[in-house]
Amino acid sequence: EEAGGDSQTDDQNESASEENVDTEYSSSDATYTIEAGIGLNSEHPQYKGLLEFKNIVEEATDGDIYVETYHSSQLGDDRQMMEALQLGSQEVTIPSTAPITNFVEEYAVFDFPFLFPNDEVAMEVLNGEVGDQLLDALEDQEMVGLAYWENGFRDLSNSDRPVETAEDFEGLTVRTMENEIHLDAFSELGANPTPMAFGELFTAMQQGTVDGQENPLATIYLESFYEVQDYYSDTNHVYSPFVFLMSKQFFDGLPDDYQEIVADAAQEAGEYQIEENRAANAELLDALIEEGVEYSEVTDEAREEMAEIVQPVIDEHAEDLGTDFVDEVYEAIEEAEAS
Ligand code: KDG
Repeated sequence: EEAGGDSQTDDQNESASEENVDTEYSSSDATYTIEAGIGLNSEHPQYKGLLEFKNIVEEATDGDIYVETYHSSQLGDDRQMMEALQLGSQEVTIPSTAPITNFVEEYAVFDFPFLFPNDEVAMEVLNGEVGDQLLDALEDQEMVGLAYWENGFRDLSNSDRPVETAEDFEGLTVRTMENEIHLDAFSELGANPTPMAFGELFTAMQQGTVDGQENPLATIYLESFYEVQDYYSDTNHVYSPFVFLMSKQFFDGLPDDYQEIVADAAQEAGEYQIEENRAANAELLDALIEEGVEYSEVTDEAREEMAEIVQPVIDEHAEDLGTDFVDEVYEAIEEAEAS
């Protein structure tokens, strides 16, 4: 089967199809084929999670659903892949919530800096009422949200200077995701935010179009950003969930028992992905330093100062999103913290 997408190079095509023949099932024997693509590369725990999804689904259907996996934006960037899901020309993608805000605005609440105290609380809120409500809202956008996976707390890397305090952001050109809150927050800190698709980021850093970027440690290390970045700061400024998205058109066309299989598989593979991802985020600091990156430890005081500076951005966006909804999220966080 031809793998679509103009952005694919022959090289990427080849490696993707090599990975795909490497199972006991094949697309030609299957009734349904799921083309699943992500922006991150094949080293990332997100891709391991996707392979786990593939294994579970193919086994449970004895190969009647075949899953073709693509990484490194081979099928396009987050926005293009979500549009392909809407059209029914791609079946699965797993973006961070930040670019989903261009489809379901309320997801923006997760882009509020310093919202969650830790990943356990975040996951409890996502798997509760608030998270469910937002998954339901995806249906109007011709997408079905099957599970929350985890990207993790985002940190800053750059090639210009050690960043320890809010003042250090001044004049730094930072790639952000395509998301209003990220843009406003980095502007408020005095940085020059440049929104860009993930697939363009490495080259942009290499060519000096941007000084830096922000992503969880696992991404910074596993995408070899240390080749083009000299400084890393554990700002932990935003917790990024992933959402496992399926084309609604495709999902609705599946028989009931297959719908249940793909939904359960997205959950189960997600548990594995989250475990792998947390391990990667917890373990990779030494490896990053080993690659020659200077680590700046950000103190709680410095984080509090950053939080104070960006508070007006939060207040403004909270009003746009509706204070009732935002209060509901804050209450869910408090509840999760207490439990
Ligand atoms: O596979 C997920 C990526 O496409 C993207 O969502 C990762 O957080 C991300 C970013 O910085 O774009």
